[in-house]
Amino acid sequence: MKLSYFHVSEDVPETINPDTAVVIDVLRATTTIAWALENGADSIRTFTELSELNQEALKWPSEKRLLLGERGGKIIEDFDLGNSPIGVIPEIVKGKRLFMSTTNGTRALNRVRNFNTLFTLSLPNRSAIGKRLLLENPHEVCILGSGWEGSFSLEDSLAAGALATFLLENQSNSVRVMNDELNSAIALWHFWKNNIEGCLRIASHGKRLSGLGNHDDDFACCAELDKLLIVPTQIEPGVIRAY
Ligand code: 3SL
Repeated sequence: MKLSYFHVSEDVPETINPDTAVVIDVLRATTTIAWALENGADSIRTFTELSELNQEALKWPSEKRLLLGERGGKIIEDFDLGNSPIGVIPEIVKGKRLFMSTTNGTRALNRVRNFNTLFTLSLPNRSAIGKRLLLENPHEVCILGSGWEGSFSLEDSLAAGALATFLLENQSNSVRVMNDELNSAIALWHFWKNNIEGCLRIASHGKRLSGLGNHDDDFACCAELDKLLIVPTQIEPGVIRAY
C-alpha cells in the first residue's frame, strides 16, 4: 500500500488517480462527521456552496434533515447546528441526514469525491480507518488534509502521521511512505503523540477557536485517540455513511 499525504486540496496533482482517499479535518469537520455517525445520524451530505446546500436540503423531508456548518468557526445563520462534535448528540441527530458545509473540510472532501473509495479520518477513529485500510489493502492511498484556506494545518498533519504510524506498526512490509509530506507528518506525530490536545491548542486554527470562546470540550473530543470504531465512507459522491 503506497501512502502519500497532501496538506491541502490545491497540492493534489491533477493527474493523480489512487484507488482510495482519506480526508482529514481534525478541527473539526471530520471529528464531527465521526461523532454524528456514531450517534446514529443516517448520513451526511457535504457541500462547498451554501446555495446548493439550501436547495438540496429542501428536497429532503423536513423532519429528517438538519443543516450543520460553520464559516470562520461560527454557526451559519438559520442552521440547526454548528460544526462541533459535541453538538451532534443522539437526541438531535439520530436517523437524520445532515446537510453540512464548513470552511475547509467540505472543500477537501469535494476535491476527492470522484475517487473509488473515500473515508474520513479523525483522531478518535484513527485505528478504525487504519484497520479498514489494512483489510481492503488498496494499492495507493491519497491522504488529504483540509488546512485553512489553502495553507498547512498542524493538526491535520498530526493525524496523517498517526494513521501512517498505525499502518507501519501493523503492516510494515507492505506499507510504503511515498512523499516527504508524510515523512514529516510521521515525525510530527512522534513529537506530539503524548500531548495531542497540546498540539491542537497551539495550532493556528486551535488558537482561532480559542479566540472565539471556550472550546475546551471540543479540544478534548477532537484529541481523543482511537475511541470510535466508526468508518465514515462515501457511498455516492458527496454522501457519507457509516460502513
Ligand atoms: O474548516 C473547517 O472545515 C472547519 O472544520 C473549521 S471549524 O473548526 O469548524 O471552525
